[in-house]
Amino acid sequence: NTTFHGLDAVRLTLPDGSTAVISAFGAQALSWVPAGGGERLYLSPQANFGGSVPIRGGVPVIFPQFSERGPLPKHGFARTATWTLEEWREQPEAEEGGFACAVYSLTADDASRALWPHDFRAELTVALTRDRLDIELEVENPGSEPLEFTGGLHTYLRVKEVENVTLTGLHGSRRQLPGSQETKVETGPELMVDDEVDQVYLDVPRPLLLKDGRQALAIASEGFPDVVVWNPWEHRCASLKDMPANGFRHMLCVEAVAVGEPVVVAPGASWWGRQTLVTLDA
Ligand code: TA6
Repeated sequence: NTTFHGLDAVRLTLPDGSTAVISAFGAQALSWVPAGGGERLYLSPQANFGGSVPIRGGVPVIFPQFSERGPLPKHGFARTATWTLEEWREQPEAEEGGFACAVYSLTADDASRALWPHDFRAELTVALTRDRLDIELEVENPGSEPLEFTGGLHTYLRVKEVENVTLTGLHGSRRQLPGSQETKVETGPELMVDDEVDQVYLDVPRPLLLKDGRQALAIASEGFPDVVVWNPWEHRCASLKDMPANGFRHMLCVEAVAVGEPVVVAPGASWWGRQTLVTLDA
């Protein structure tokens, strides 16, 4: 129903002022403003909207391979595919201030089979209510062999100043050590960011809580057992040409993922994972 930096997009709007923008390229949520609040997703002011490289920010959909843990391009191909808009609707009269959603699909084609020789149908649903954004990824296996993948929702949260933020809820979860299968139990009561962080936490009970001054966000998830926390900090950020030098100060990726064990979908079956963000502002 609109374009965003030249890309086909849907803008969902509710009478309470909450909005979300999703682009067909990547089925990527690029903006979320809950009722009465400011922008909650980080979108780099230097993001590339050319439609061939991943967009830096919002909620990239990682499928069917997380990061470089396999032979596919980093983070798979879903984030650089143009998805089909199946449906979008706004129901301002729905209970509790209204409901709006957009549904996109991605199906195996010659380009995906050349990289990954499997049939699949993925559906990505973004649903907006007053103070809440739900993003759900469903994957169907129409083939006759089990379908295995890793992936997730690489959520870039906007923060005022990352050094003042705390993330609670990881205590007691196993943290995977970089480049190995070894894990270490997280003992810190809360995570604070004052350096580069790129961590995988396995089997994390939800919700997590992100506190950012007077703003707070509950981060819930079903179906994605693991969590990745990423901030590139100064050095890595300087090497990312689609991010400004101080961009790392205004973002924190808290990602709902399935990476510790791949998801296995039986022939004819489907799987889904969902992430729910809810504002709890003071
Ligand atoms: O999810 C964390 C991560 O895998 C990091 O290692 C970091 O590289 C980040 O994703 C961004 O990857 P990208 O390919 O979008 O630059």
